Amino acid sequence: MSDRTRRQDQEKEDVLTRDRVEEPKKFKVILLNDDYTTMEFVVWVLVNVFHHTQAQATRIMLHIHNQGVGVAGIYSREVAETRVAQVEQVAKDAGHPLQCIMEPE
Ligand code: TYC
Repeated sequence: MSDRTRRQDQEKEDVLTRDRVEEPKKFKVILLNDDYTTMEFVVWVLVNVFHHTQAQATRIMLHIHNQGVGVAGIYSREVAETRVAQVEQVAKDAGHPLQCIMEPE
C-alpha cells in the first residue's frame, strides 16, 4: 500500500471517528424491596406508572420481592427522573416506604 493510500485511509477513519453519533444515555429505574409496602401496591405502581400489563407487573414485583431489586423500566434521563418522582409521590401519598432509584444503564 502506498504512503498516499495509507494516509487517505487514515483520514477516512479519522472522519468516521470524529463524526460518530453517540447513543443518548439511558437510565434504569429500579425499585427496591422492603418489608412493608404491599405486593398489590407495587403491582399497581408497575401498571400505572410504568405501563406494564398486570401479568408483567406481577412478574417484576415478585422478582423484586425475591431478589431485593428489579428494573421497572429503562428511559432517557428526563423520563427516568419523572418516573422516580412519580413513584416517590404515590408511595408517600399511600403511606408506603417503597424506594425507587435510577442508575445509568
Ligand atoms: N416485600 C414486600 C412484601 O412482602 C413486597 C414488595 C415487593 C415490596 C417489591 C417492595 O419493591 C417491592 N409485602
